Order: sequence, then structure tokens, then C-alpha cells
Amino acid sequence: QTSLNDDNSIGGPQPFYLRSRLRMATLEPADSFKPALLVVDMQEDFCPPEGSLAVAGGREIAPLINTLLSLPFSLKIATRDFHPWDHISFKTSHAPPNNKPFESSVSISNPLETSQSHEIPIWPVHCVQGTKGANIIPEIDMAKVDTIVEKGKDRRLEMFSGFADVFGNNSSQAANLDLADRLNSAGITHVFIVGIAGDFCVKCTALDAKKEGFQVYVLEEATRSVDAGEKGWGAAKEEMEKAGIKMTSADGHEVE
Ligand code: VGL
Ligand code: ZN
Repeated sequence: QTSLNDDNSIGGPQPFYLRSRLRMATLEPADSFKPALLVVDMQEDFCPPEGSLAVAGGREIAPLINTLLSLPFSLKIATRDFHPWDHISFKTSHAPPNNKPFESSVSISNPLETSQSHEIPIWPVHCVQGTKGANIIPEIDMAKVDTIVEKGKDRRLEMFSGFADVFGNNSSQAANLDLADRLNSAGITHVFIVGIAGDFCVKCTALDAKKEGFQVYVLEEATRSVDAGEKGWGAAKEEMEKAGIKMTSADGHEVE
């Protein structure tokens, strides 16, 4: 049995499975394996020490994400939470008692289909357009990213997924997202997802990618969650696995 070494030579055991799979794909381009990397919301406001909605360990996954960005994915896309100052999810948009981050939730209605409503959690003000908190952290090598997709720009709508808002509006005027179109027009078959927050935007992006028909992998050691415990990341993993999404690590082996 032969495998590829890091320098593309044929040789012994290959420790970094994903890397070798990607190298194979560049050597023998195949319609059956066109992988994309999605880097979700690696922004100042989601990272310690100063982020307004800091996710523990958010910054420490940057080196691994950079390693992944240096691999030959067919397409590398970063998403960015990018809210107006008066976004509906902010505590400042609601009166007591509905303004307590991590406790309160409010019901919002779909501007495109007003009979639909959806319960959303309340957050601290975060990722406001034009503020430092909305910036992608400088540790991420953005020169290697092909495109940035911005989400949550409509004040009336919450959007955790890079594909659609909480009602499922996607390329509609309200959501104004073309992530699925970008992946489809590049012929992408497999989507690898990393970033923050694992229990919100990573999970919702993964579930929508699966709904769009891609093979979806979440690289567990390259994500961090608002709630790293059973109720947060634990439940998120279960929901994703039930939907057919695979948890992997950078060496390509399934986690657990
Ligand atoms: C996110 C909460 C609010 C995320 C975005 O990126 O996971 N979480 N907005
Ligand atoms: Zn947000």
C-alpha cells in the first residue's frame, strides 16, 4: 500500500489524513471530491480577552485553522457576523425583562411571511458593522481565504447559519446570502467547517450545508462553543450527527 508524504512523494504512513486526501485531489482532480473549507465567524467580539460575546478558547484555534487554510481546498470561505447597531438580537433592542443576555429570548416574526414567528436568544451587542469587534482576528491568515460572506445584516432577522436566517430565507432579499450558490457553482461536494461558535453558527451552518446536499464534516478541535458542556456543544454534536454530519479531527479520523 502506498500513500503520499507531505512533500507529495510516495512513502510510508501518512499521519495527516485530510492533508493527503486533499493532495490526492489536486493530483487527480475528481468530480467526486471537491472540498471546501468554511471558516465561521473568527471575529474579535467572539474571542477573549476583550470580545463582548467571547467564546472560551476562541483565539487558540487560529493556528490550526491557518494550517487547514494552507491545504489545497477547492474553495475557502470565511463567514462574518455583521450586524447593524440596532440588531434585533441585541439586549439594547429590548426592554426589561427581555434584555438579559444568555437568559432572555424574544419572539420575532418573518418580514417575508408575517404569519411565521421564531424564538431567538438575546445577546450582548456584538459584531457591529464598522467596529473593531466585527473584524476577523488578525491571527487568521485571510490572504488564503477566497471570499467573505457577511450575515446578520438585516436588523429584523437573526442569522446563525451562513446559508439562511432562522426562518430559512436564503437568497431572498432579507437574507441576501449566496453561500450555496458559490459552493454549487464551484462544483463543491464536501464541506469542512471550523470556527465559532460551535453550538450556534457552526452548528447551524453545518445543518444547512447538509440540507443543501453536501457531505459535511465539522473539525471538532478547530471549533469552540458558547457552552462547551453537555447542553451546548454536547447537544449540538448530537443534533448534527443525527442529521448525518460527521465529526472529524484534522487527521481525518472520527472523533469518539
Ligand atoms: C453567533 C451568537 C450571536 C455565532 C453569532 O457566531 O455563533 N452567536 N451571533
Ligand atoms: Zn450575531
